[in-house]
Order: sequence, then C-alpha cells, then structure tokens
Amino acid sequence: MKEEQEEMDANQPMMKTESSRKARCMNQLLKWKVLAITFIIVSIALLIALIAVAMTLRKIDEKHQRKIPESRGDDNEVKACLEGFSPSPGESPRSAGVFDDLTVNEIIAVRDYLLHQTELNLTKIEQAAINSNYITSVQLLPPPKADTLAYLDGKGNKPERKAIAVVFRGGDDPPVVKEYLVSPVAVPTKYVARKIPGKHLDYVPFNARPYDFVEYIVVNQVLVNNASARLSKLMVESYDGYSFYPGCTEKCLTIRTTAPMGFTSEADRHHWITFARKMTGEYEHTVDLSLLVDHAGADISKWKILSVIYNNQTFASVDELVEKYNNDAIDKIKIPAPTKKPLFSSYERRGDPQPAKPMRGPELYEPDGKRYLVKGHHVSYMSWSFDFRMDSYSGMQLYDIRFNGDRIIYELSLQEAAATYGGYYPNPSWNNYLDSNWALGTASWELVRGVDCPSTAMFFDLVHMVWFGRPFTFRNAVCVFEMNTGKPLRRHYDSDYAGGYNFYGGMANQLLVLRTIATPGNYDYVFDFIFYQNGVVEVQTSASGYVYGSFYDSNSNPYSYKLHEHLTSGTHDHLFSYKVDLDVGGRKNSYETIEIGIENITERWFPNRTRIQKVLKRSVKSAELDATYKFNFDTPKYLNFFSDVKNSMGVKKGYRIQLESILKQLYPEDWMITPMMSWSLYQMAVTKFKENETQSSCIYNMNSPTDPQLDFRQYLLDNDSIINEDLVAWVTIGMMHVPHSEDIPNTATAANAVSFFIRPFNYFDEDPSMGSTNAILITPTDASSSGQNVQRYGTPDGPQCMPKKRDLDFNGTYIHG
Ligand SMILES: *[C@@H]1O[C@H](CO)[C@@H](O)[C@H](O)[C@H]1NC(C)=O
Ligand SMILES: *[C@@H]1O[C@H](CO)[C@@H](O)[C@H](O)[C@H]1NC(C)=O
Ligand SMILES: *[C@@H]1O[C@H](CO)[C@@H](O)[C@H](O)[C@H]1NC(C)=O
Ligand SMILES: *[C@@H]1O[C@H](CO)[C@@H](O)[C@H](O)[C@H]1NC(C)=O
Ligand SMILES: *[C@@H]1O[C@H](CO)[C@@H](O)[C@H](O)[C@H]1NC(C)=O
Ligand SMILES: *[C@@H]1O[C@H](CO)[C@@H](O)[C@H](O)[C@H]1NC(C)=O
Ligand SMILES: *[C@@H]1O[C@H](CO)[C@@H](O)[C@H](O)[C@H]1NC(C)=O
Ligand SMILES: *[C@@H]1O[C@H](CO)[C@@H](O)[C@H](O)[C@H]1NC(C)=O
Ligand SMILES: [Cu+2]
Repeated sequence: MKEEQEEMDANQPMMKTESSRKARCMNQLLKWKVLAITFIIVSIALLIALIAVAMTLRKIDEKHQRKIPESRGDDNEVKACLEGFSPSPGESPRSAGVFDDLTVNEIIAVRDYLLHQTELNLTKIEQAAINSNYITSVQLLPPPKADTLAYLDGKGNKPERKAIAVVFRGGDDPPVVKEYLVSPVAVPTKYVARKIPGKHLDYVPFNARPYDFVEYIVVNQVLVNNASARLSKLMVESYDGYSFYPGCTEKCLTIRTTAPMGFTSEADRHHWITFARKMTGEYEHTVDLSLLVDHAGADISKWKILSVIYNNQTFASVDELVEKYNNDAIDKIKIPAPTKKPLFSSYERRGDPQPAKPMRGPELYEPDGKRYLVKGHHVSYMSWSFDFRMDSYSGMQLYDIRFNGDRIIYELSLQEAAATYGGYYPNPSWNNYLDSNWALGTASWELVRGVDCPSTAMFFDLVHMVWFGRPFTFRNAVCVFEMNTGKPLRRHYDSDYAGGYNFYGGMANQLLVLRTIATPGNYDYVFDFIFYQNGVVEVQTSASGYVYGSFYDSNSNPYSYKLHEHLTSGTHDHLFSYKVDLDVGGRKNSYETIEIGIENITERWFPNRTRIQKVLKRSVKSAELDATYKFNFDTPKYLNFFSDVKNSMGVKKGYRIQLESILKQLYPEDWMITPMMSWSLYQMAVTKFKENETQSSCIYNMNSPTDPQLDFRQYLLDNDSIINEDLVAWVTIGMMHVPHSEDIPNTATAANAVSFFIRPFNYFDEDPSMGSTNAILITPTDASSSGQNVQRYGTPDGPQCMPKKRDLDFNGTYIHG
C-alpha cells in the first residue's frame, strides 16, 4: 500500500512548491554572477536568465494546462480516473478464510451429510410437516478465539471449519429443537449435538423456536383459511370488498403476526394474526380484525383459535362473531379502501418537484482510484484492516480489527435488534420483536449503487440457508466504500493577530465505511462500521422503511398519533446490542471508569476562598457485577479499556467506548418481556471472555420471554474478576420512536440514527493521522504573506479525470443457488 503511494508521488511533482524553489535557485545564481563578471556580461547573463525563467515558468504553466484544462469543453484531453488498488491483488492476507462464511457447496455438503444420517431421521424441508424432523438452517460456527488467535499469530494451524445446523425435531416426543455441529464442512464426517448457548443443554423446547415458513403455512391452512372462509361476508362488507382466501389476486387481505408467540418456552405458543389490505406499503393498511391463534406443540389437531377481535369487540370464537354479525347483534364497521392516487403508502413522487428542474446532485469520485484493498472478505484501508462475515441470524460481524498491524478489536458484532411497542389493540400492544429470531442476517438484500452506497462502492455477495432447503446467494448485500465527509478531520488557522497568519494546517476527513442494510419486514436498518484515519471506529445504525402500522381509532390516542385515515403505529423503542471484544495491546486488559466529578477545595492560590472544579475520579473495576454501566447525568464517565503496555508518556494505552445514543430500558426488570432482552438493562456491561459466552441474545429468546434460552444476566452472576483479563464489552444503544405523519410513507434516516464510538485513549503517542499524505500545510513565504508555500506531501492535485460511469446494476432477486 505504502509503496504504491510513493510511486504515485514520484510521478506527480508538487506544482506550487516546485515553482517557488526554482525561482529561489535562479536568484542565487544571479547574485553570484553579479560578483564575478563585468557589467556587460552581467547584462547578457541577466538576459539569458530572464529568458530561462520565462521558459521555465511557461513550461510549468503548460504542464498545469495539460493536467487541469481550463475549458470544460475540451473533453478529449481528460483521461479516465486511475484504478487504484485492484479488487484482489497481492498475497492472501493471513486471516482470510478463518472467518469466511460457508460457501454454497459447503452448505450443501453439510445438509446432505445430515440428511443421510438415518439415526437423525430427517425429512427434507420441502416435504416436512410440523411433526417432522427437518433442517432449518446451516451456517458457519466461528472458530474458538484461542485457536483463531494462535493461527493468526502464526502459532497454530488453521482451525477446522465447522457448521451449525439448526434442526426442528417435531417428530420427537416431546418435540424439541436441536443444533448439530458438523465438520469438516467441505466433506463432513462427523456431527455432535451442540450445547446450545445460554442454558447449555443439547435441546431447546419446541415452543421456543422461531416461526418458520413450514409453520406459517400450516397455521394458515389449519386455522386462518378456515376462519377467513367463514368471515368472508364480514370482510367483504367491512373492508370495501377485500377478503382473505388462498389464491386471492384482487382486493386481497394479507396477514401480520404479533410476537412473542407465548409467554414461556414450555407451555404455550400463540399469537395474534391481524389482517391488512394487500396493497403497496401493506404495513400501512391494517384493518381492525384479529385472531388469537394457539399453535403450541407439534400436534396440529390441538391447534385452535382462542379469541377474535372485530371493531373493538371481543368474541370467543369465529362462529360467535359470524352469528352475531349475521344477526346484526354487534356494531359493524365499514372501512373504505384508500382511492387517492398516488397512494399515500407508495414511493411515487408527489408534491412540488425538488429541484424544480431535475438535476444530478453531488457524487463521490476517486481520482486516483480505490485506496482500499479487498481480498475475499478481508479489507485493508490505510492503517486499518479487518475481516467480516454475516451471521444468518444476528447480522454483521467484524473480526481481527487492526491498526498498523496491531490488533485492537478481536470481534465487533451486532447481537440483537429489538423493538418493543405499546398500543391499544393486540397489534401493536403485543409486539416485542427480537430480530435475530427473524433471521436478521438473511434480511440484508441487494444494495442499490448510488443510493444505498455511493456509486464508487465495492459490493459483496452473501450466502444463506435459513428456512429453505437450499442455499441462496444474496447479491451485493454488503458494500464497502471510501468517502469524504466534506468536513475537515482536523484543521487550524493560526492567526498572527496582525492581519495575517502563521500557518494553516488541515486534513480532509476521508474514511472507510462497511455497510449492510437489513429489512426484517417493515423496517430497514442501515448498519455502518466506519473507520477513521485517526484510529477511531464508529458503529452506527440508521432506521428507514415502513413503520409497523396498526388500525387507528380513538382508543389509540394515549399510545400514538393518527398517521392517516385508520392508520396509527404504536410508540416503540429500537434497541441494539453490540459485542465489542477489545484486545488493546494484547488480550489482557482492565476496565476503568473515569468519572468527571466535582471537587470543592480551598483555593491554593487564594487561601481564604474555596473553589469548585472538575476532577477525574478513576475507578478500576475489579469484577463483572461492579462493571455494569447505567448512565447517570450526575456522574458522567469515560469507559476505558486499557493495557499494562504504556505509551511514551508512561500512560497505559487505552481504547474507550463512547456512547452517543443512550436509551434506558423502561420496562421493570420483573416484567415478562425483560428477561429475553436483559442486555438492554445496561448501557454497557463488561465480562471476562469465555468461549461459552459468545452472544448476548439468541434466536430462541423471543418466543420464550419469561424463561429465555439465554438470559444475558447469567454472564454477570459469577462476578468474575476483570482485572488483567480478556474483556468483552456489551454495548446497548437505542432510540425512542413515536411515529408521526412524516414517517409516511417511510421513516427517514435523518435524525433516526444511533451510534457509539470505539476511540483511542492514550493509545497512540499522538494523532496517528499525522502520517497522512493527504494533509495540507500552508505557510506564508514572508511576513507580508505575499507568497505562500503549499505542502501537499506528494498528493497529486491533478490532472482532472473522468470518473467511471457505473450503471445501477440492480437485479433484485435472491433465489439463485
Ligand atoms: C422418524 O420420524 C417420523 C416423523 O417424521 C416418525 O413417524 C418415525 O417414527 C421416526 N422414526 C424413528 C425411527 O424415530
Ligand atoms: C372449518 O373447520 C371446521 C371444523 O374443523 C369445519 O367443520 C368447517 O367445515 C370448516 N369450514 C370451512 C369453511 O372450511
Ligand atoms: C372500545 O371498547 C371499550 C370497552 O367497551 C370502550 O370503553 C371504548 O370506548 C371503545 N372505544 C371506541 C373507540 O369505541
Ligand atoms: C465548599 O466548601 C466550603 C467549606 O466546607 C463550604 O463552605 C461551601 O459552601 C462549599 N461550596 C459549595 C458550593 O458547596
Ligand atoms: C482574603 O485575604 C485577603 C488577603 O489576605 C484579604 O485582604 C481579604 O480581606 C480576605 N477576604 C476575606 C473574605 O476574608
Ligand atoms: C463482585 O466481586 C467484587 C470483587 O471481588 C466484590 O467487591 C463485589 O462485592 C462483588 N459483587 C457482588 C454483587 O457480589
Ligand atoms: C461457561 O463456562 C464456565 C466454566 O466452565 C462457567 O463458569 C460459566 O458459568 C459458563 N457460562 C455460562 C453462561 O454457562
Ligand atoms: C437476475 O439474475 C438472474 C440470475 O442470474 C437472471 O436470470 C435474471 O435475468 C436477472 N434479472 C435482471 C433484471 O437482471
Ligand atoms: Cu421505529
């Protein structure tokens, strides 16, 4: 990387500094000649020198002209921009491969191997019933940290690639979910039942499993279709001709599900099905009919409808509602379908055109090409390097994040995305979603060049096999790009306070972003991991997409606003759990809070007075239970992870976590929803790294909220020592969302982003971006500032070049193997 940059420098002289240096040389030459020779010779020499200077200046001028043409019309002279680093040149970095997700072939090999193990008694998912045993997902099990580090640091072999297969065993008595570890993934030869993270048993109760397509289809066949057939008259009359039946193509209703599906893992599994009109933006077309369906266990003959809600009235059965409806014994409702075009829930342009005359807006371009290097899913940029993978359930994971070759973060990963609602009707009142349960990682669909990521971005495909019998390739589901924020990373104008300046120094803020956008249903979450040149990492999530719509009537007023005719969306939070496994100067770290406290002292320099001022109160935390962090405005704290290794000032090298988006979990600890997301009780918690404490949440939590498979608080209870240990920070960020009319048709990312920083704190001896050759330093040549030296450190400032035209290139499908 460095070498290539120097090469570029050599070919690109610094125009302004070069010309002033040449001018200085000429002056010295002249002086020497004045002393040495006679008046006539001096005259001749002067003439020659003047001609020489004039020629040199013209040469430079010509060079300038060629590189930066002044006339915009002269297109033929502008060459294409350089390529920069090609997508995958050079040696394979050592870490490539260890974290890579399973390939299509590996997934198929694991699937077929398991299907052939007769003692597992598996059915292909395509033929599966609820009481069959079938594979619902196959994905990579990231290798243990100890083995991976040994390999990365050249002290061990490459860890074996293993797969996790999740198997719903509806055919067992009692029905359960099991997970199997299968290896080696290329040609599997063995499997073992996995101790599932959390309770560490080798099974999970059946009723805690995620709601998959097999069950969705059977619930519809057994319960919803039958109820809808009986309710079709009511539907057609109440909802302006809309109804629900298999094969419906016009004026159709669709269904929406509430969650959690039940309260405990063992006893129950039920949820409310709410109907909505199937039209563009169906999330915003919910009607007022809901069915409470009981679908516990694997014996579908026991499944039933427990309750029905229509127009703010409750009925014990569909038959009761139908009978009372037909006898005019209840309050009926007529909800007209929206007719106004364009539909309010659509993306069709409306309103005054902005800009009035369609024009292209600013774009990024890369005059010298890509400045980051990509090999597989290994990315390096300036001093940074990292690997990434996508967990099919929990989402994006970055590994082995290094700066200048030194590992700073072993793992930085999304763990959970939660949204918990309030409202009057079951939808939204019952909605407490954990998105890992809905396979958030597989919800990263194709990104659109020029909108989702700048047109200069590089894209990556992903492969998942979840809830289907074969792997699918998700095209362009992740992107990486370098951008310029349009704001200086650092700058100073040094005034001489006499009308001039001593120097100006500055550096544009160019940074690298790794992005994926997940759409687990209505919402779109933009997940960014941002690498700054001064050693700072930013983790940011922005929300867009549809609000989760609910039927509006005045019952909803205490909980939310009317967003459109018959439309509201319950007040909810968005909470995100991230794992940050910091290895600052090695695995052994300690954690301290640095409280910015207040002291009241006798004035040292004014003894008969007292002084109130800020003072640092450092507190090294000794054990896990002492290290839970709940934000308190009265005691603001820095959260610092440090090593015994010191910087050159003798200060222990640290990296600190800075929370930008603090949200308190408002539910009490003993409310049934809290245990399934107990990580959200803390803005941050710190644990000693353990190979069996890899995740803060799990896919079985949402459907067993009161006794979840993985209660994060368990990690803290043993109160391990955290002094000089391998530490993991569990970070919660979030925002509250009271949906408002401007959320129609979609929530906008502006003002709906949450973030935290992982930033150096006495880790480097100085700002490491001081090495940047993109910085600029301007100094006046003399006291009157009549000239200036512009130092660009070899960065070319020309010639102008033409950015590549990059087409939209959107396919939109993800069904390919
Ligand atoms: C295999 O599973 C099926 C249900 O899918 C069940 O009917 C059968 O008894 C099972 N066989 C064994 C040997 O467990
Ligand atoms: C619905 O199910 C009930 C009970 O199994 C059955 O008697 C009825 O015929 C079904 N109705 C329709 C419309 O499928
Ligand atoms: C809904 O029903 C409840 C209970 O009967 C009643 O108190 C409330 O006023 C009703 N709301 C509306 C909007 O009709
Ligand atoms: C600071 O301490 C002095 C001496 O104890 C006390 O008189 C004074 O009220 C204190 N000031 C404040 C603002 O608390
Ligand atoms: C504080 O000390 C100074 C000098 O010793 C004295 O002049 C002044 O009166 C004192 N003020 C008070 C409030 O005691
Ligand atoms: C956790 O351990 C620390 C250090 O040994 C101790 O001071 C603290 O009281 C313990 N906390 C609890 C709740 O046991
Ligand atoms: C992980 O294993 C350790 C040691 O075997 C044990 O103390 C700890 O409780 C386990 N963690 C969980 C969450 O089970
Ligand atoms: C999308 O990709 C599939 C598979 O490669 C291809 O068959 C299809 O034509 C593509 N569609 C578009 C619009 O490019
Ligand atoms: Cu929201």
